[in-house]
Amino acid sequence: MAYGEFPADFRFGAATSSLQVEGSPRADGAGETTWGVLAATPGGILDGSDFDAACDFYRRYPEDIALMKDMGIDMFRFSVNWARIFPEGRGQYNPRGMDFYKHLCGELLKNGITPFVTLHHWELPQALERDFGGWRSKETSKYFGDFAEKVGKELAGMVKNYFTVNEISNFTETCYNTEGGYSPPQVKCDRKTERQCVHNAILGHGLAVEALRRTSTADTEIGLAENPGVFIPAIETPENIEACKKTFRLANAAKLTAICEGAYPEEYLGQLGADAPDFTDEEMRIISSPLDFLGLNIYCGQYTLANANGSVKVLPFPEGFPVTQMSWGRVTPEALYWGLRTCAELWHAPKYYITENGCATADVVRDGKVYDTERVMFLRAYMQNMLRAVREGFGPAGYFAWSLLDNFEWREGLSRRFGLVRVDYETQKRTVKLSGEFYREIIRTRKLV
Ligand code: GBH
Repeated sequence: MAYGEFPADFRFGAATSSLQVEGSPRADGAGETTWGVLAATPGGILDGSDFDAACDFYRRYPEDIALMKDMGIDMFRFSVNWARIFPEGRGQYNPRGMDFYKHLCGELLKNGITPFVTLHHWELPQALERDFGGWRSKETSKYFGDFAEKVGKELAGMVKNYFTVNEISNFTETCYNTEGGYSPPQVKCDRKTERQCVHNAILGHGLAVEALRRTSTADTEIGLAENPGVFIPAIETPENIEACKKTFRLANAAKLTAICEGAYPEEYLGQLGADAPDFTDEEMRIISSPLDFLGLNIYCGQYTLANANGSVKVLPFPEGFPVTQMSWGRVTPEALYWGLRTCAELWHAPKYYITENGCATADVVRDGKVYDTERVMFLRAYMQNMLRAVREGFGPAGYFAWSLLDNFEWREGLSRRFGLVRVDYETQKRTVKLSGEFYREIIRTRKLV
């Protein structure tokens, strides 16, 4: 493979999530979500916005699909809002909510774009929080499996690629923790409960994998989208590389390591002592159901050096280190290479996707154009690292840019823009940014130089 070239079968996609783009969160019989409750609480969303309209994707999806087609994008990752399908999280099914996703998939397929469905991208039905304490309870894991089964049945024939959950941390330990969570339902709880939430989430993932296997055809591929903490050896010596690998496995012990290895590492359980979650062997078997791929959301990593005992010393980011508009959004392109390489060396999954990568920028419109050169620089640097992984034999099958559109950035509301395409929230007008043109050219030439 020549330097800078993508393999012939490499695929280019764009990602979104339900609540972040759709708008109309309660349309057609949809139920309330934990995020809806937070958005209705003063101070809940930091810029005072909400997601009632977002990008109005619920009504404008044909236009956005046409845009993707024009850019050459051939995979689209979106999520299903659980509360549209089961307004109470379980029980009464709402076919009108499902119709939206059926029409969406139909339109994608008509345009030659492959749908990649995420089942849970953080918007938990409020009824499950109210009745069972959300992810604090294994009832939620079980109902998530039922939800997966229903979606699998209804979308059979149209969807061949599923991610069960997106970024486990962000709907578990970010929501239920000893400080009082940052994200809804913002529950303050003890450490054992916090660890239990993570366990219940990976159990939900496993139950969803089993449900999808039962309901879909043999050629359906299933995985999850995780954002593992990535460690980058600041200097690539064998010692530094080995220490990163060891640290990565432990840092992700409760999620990817448990899912890929079928057990929690002894060190993890030992550190937790009495705060370790309750689990059974049967649950660990479900949790480690074989996957067809791992999806990695990669934004930033941490530079490290090995300590003498083989652990890593994390190097603090110096003042002035390049950062995008999120305070955590440090520009660390090597994270993409090391994320892929470390997972490949530890777990040998059959296939990988980069399920998210991108940055927030302070875009301005000049003469009807958005010259987001910092996003172009960011994408080019991260993709160069992805191509290094390709050349060394552990490249992913495809890449999803986060995001197709500027959208509702959770607690940051509408104040942060991640899109390749600008959204004017007053008029809902779309403008392809310079980065969108750049992505189009990469897809057209299959080259990044
Ligand atoms: C993803 O989350 C989400 O899947 C997506 O919905 C979201 O819009 C997108 O990324 C952009 O934010 O401060 O070093 O501890 C990313 C979630 C969670 C990633 C917090 C960074 C903090 C890193 N982020 N995390 S650090």
